[in-house]
Amino acid sequence: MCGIFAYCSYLQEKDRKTICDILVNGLARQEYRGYDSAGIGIDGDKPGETIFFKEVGKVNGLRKKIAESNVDTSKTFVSQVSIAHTRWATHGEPSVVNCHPLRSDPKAEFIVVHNGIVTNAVALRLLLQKRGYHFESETDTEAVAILCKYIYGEQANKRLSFTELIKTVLKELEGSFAFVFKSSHYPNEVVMARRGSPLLVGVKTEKKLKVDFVDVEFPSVEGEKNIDALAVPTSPGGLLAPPSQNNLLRTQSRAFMSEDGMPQPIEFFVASDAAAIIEHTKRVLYLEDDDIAHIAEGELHIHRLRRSDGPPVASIRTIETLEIELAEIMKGKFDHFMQKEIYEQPESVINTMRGRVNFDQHVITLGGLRAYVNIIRRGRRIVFCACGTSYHSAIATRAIFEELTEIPVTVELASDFLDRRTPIFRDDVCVFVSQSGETADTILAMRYCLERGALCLGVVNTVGSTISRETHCGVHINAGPEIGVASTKAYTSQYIALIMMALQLSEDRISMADRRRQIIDGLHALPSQIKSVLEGDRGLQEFASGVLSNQRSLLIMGRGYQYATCLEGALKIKEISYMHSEGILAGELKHGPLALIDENMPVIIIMTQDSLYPKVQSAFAQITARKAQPIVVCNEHDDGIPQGCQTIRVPKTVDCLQGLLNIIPLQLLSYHLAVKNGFDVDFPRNLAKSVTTE
Ligand code: UD2
Ligand code: GLU
Ligand code: MG
Repeated sequence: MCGIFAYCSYLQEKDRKTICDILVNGLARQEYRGYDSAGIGIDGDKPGETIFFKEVGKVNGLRKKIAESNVDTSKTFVSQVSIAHTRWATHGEPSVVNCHPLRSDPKAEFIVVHNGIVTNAVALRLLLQKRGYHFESETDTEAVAILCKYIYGEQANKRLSFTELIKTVLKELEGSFAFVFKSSHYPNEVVMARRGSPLLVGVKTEKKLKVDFVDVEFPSVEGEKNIDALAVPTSPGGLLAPPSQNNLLRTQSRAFMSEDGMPQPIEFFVASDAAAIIEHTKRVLYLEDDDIAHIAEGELHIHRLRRSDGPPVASIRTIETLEIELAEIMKGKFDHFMQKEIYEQPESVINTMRGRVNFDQHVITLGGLRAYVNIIRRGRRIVFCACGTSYHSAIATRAIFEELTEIPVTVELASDFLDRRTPIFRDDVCVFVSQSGETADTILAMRYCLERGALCLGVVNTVGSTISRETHCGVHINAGPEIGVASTKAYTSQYIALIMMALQLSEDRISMADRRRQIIDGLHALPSQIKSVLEGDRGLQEFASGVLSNQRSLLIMGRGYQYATCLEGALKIKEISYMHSEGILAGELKHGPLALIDENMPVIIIMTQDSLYPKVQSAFAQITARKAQPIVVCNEHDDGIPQGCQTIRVPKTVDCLQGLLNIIPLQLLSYHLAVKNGFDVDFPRNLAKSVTTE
């Protein structure tokens, strides 16, 4: 999920100090993406040797560690390959051993940096351990490094090229990734691959390149068959056949041939992000999913894992010229991190579900809870404890927990929970929800419950955080680093993590099978539905600059599943646009809030179609009777909404998931309100990202 950087220089003398500086600066440029540790792997003094530097914490710490080491920084290399990484832990805590680059063995025959998650890493690890391989880290990535060595050994007689070897490795991997590989068996070569995680290559030469594209080299049909015949052998000796070497559509790219046929000095910079490349060169090439790029002898080749049977794949990759400034690149096409994170939600929700939801068999497996499911089921109640947005994710999923598990559920604000010194017992199950895992009130509540012998679960985004470490078990939501102070993608991911938890806990209840199936199908459709909600952004911008501009207050009402949406939407608006906003349970209208309603009071009412729809209709009637002109959040194709009403339309999904779609327009609206007023969206006044004091 974080930063990859690699540097290859060919026929250009560079000293080790320069190389290290280039690597560390490449990482520093990507720091804004968020990370917890950093590392580099560079050529050693003897051929085939690799030197590693790894450090937990900031890139500056790594820089210091390198400066203080006693390696010979003046040693020069005519050609070299080095790789670097900033890690956002998903598998194994942030620690020096878990830092990338990871190696296949102490001699580091293969080393790799990885962004993303390999979901079948456990199976690979078991298989490789059975074959005598030793693991030193807890990461999913290490299995990939060791798999390289294993396949290399098995295929020694075939003399695989580095690309062929990596193709064979990639065929065995599930999940999402960007990788860069380096090997002592293939000196001065590097192979990189992507599936679902960005990767680009910058090219720097003295002379102009012959053409400004790179041909894609497709495998032959025959080669394809050979690769597909692999599968990590489950039977002993089931050897891995290499892809055929010939019959490529095009065997050599035209880009790197020099006019006179002489090899030319060249540098390549590989990164997850153009921000790390632009200071070296503006000439870049973006890899596409399933591309495998190979750099050797001053040339870059792009191969495909498979001959495409899906939509046709372009047969070239263009070398583009970046015209944008550094600051623009860092946020991509976005102006703020919050906006970027709102737009990341189609992917972040997939990352939360990755490897955990089997959509065909309708089964959920949260690895972190597996061993505790029975204890949780025997608990006499479930107590959720959190602050702010995390609290809202618990409110949002409370009803489905109760429905699926039939265990009583309470949801507590951590500060109030502590103030009351709430009675907690050994047969309670307490769930602590926090993006950072460092929220002070939530930590204190957790320790309070631990002392009283309750089973404590965490639902956190940050691996290795206090809550993740001190709870008995839990779920990492894997939403990737969240930088904007106002939480957006962490909310939707927490929400999904909690839904998955409820589903897993109710697995033993046959009577709920249909309901579970319906929800899991709903989860499947969610990413594309989120995309379609995001397409309505324009309309929300118009609300922000139109009817809602210059308002002092905004009420957001709804009930049932949507109460949480109201609270969270109002919180977003307060947090970043500094406008008074309140989430109101529509069932409570008559008990007070109705007094606020007149023709001047801006109201948003959430009226998506579920079993409470008639009741929300009556709330709608009550407020319109008092001349309110509410904006209605409703489903597409709902023609029951009175003519002339302003609407925000969202796709329909299962009742308990609808809040995931409904919150997105409110996130966008709060964003536009803040931008319109010129407020600093990413760093709202008086607030901090992670509240580590009471
Ligand atoms: C875990 C491991 C991963 C791999 C995989 C195999 C981590 C971070 N993940 O991913 O290395 O072995 O299983 O399937 O190492 N936990 C808490 N409190 C929290 C959150 C998590 O105690 O607040 C525990 C949880 O019970 C589990 C571990 O941390 O033991 C990892 O949780 P996860 O959600 O990352 O689990 P999973 O299966 O996705
Ligand atoms: N899953 C890998 C790990 O935990 C890579 C994480 C990342 O994307 O930084 O080590
Ligand atoms: Mg917060």
